[in-house]
Amino acid sequence: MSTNTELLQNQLAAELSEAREPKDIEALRVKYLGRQGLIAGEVRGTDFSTLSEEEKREAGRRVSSLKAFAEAAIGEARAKTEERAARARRRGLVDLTLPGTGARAGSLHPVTQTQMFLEDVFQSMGFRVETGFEVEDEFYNFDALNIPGDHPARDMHDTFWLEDGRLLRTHTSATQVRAMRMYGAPLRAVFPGRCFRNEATDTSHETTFHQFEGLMIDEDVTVATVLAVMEALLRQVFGREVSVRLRPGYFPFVEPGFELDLRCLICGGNGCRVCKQTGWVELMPCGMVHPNVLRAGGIDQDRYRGFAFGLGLTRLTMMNFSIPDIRLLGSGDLRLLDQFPAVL
Ligand code: FA5
Repeated sequence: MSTNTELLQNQLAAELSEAREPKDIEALRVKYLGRQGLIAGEVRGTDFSTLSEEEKREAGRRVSSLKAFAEAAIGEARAKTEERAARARRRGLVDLTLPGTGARAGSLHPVTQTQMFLEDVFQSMGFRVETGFEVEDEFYNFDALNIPGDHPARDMHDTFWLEDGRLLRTHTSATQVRAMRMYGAPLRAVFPGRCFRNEATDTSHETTFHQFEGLMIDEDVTVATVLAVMEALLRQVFGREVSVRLRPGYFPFVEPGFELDLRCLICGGNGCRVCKQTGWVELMPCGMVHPNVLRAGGIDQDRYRGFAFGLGLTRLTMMNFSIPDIRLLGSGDLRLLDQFPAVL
């Protein structure tokens, strides 16, 4: 037995010096220390009845010491391979012998898909696409839109103000006057992008959400033009007839102003948490551009008139993909996002 334990110890040391991978070390652990392993076999193969008391104690000591050696040596070898792998990771090296982790194909976010689709629809109708600025001047977000500092309508937008006096735009309407000043009239443009409001979140409100603004300025634009464009748009988005309703709406930068509501596609109009049990989702305010806004944009009001709409792009995406909570869209949860692979 004494010779055997020494042999096993030397054999284990030799085999460990060859082992490079964690799986090789684990195999050695099972081979030597496992229940059916060599050390247990050494004990099983000894006929203790033939040994004196002193020899039994000596045999026990040798097996314990072999076991202790094996545990320590295997632990040390494992630590060394882990250290080697960590060093390689720090140096940016990849261990090519390790099994691969597989590659995930990414996909476009549902809001991005909806935005790209709308951009295509409007570009085909001759609209240019402008993204504007997420960090905006107070002037373009409010004053130029007929919302001076003391106007109560400012309370409708809980604003994130920056230390330098600028703000995170509360709506894509902030790009209207910038575009008018840059391109003049006639003008057809859409402004997709993120907006920010410092308000409480619920199933249909987020602090960061997307809008899709449209602006058309021409000589013969009327309320009928607004309605025709809206109908064409929604038919294309949903690929079927959907129910909408138009009601008067107040926005300082349009006159007259309307609210366009969509019959809730989550519950079919029966009432749910998304539509707050009303059966309707507020989707798209719109109206004829107010003369003060045209003036701020340097547009000749005797010759031109304009209409504008501010589509809730995130809410439209919810309706289109039947997503019952707006917060899911910003969660980054791949279990949701994987369900909407982009169709490009
Ligand atoms: C506006 O932001 C106006 N600028 C829209 C407009 C443009 C009116 C042009 C007239 C002419 P409102 O605050 O209602 O309006 O927002 C427009 C749409 O954005 C809403 O109908 C809704 O769909 C979406 N929206 C507003 N706040 C949130 C929010 N916190 N989370 C998600 N969507 C929102």
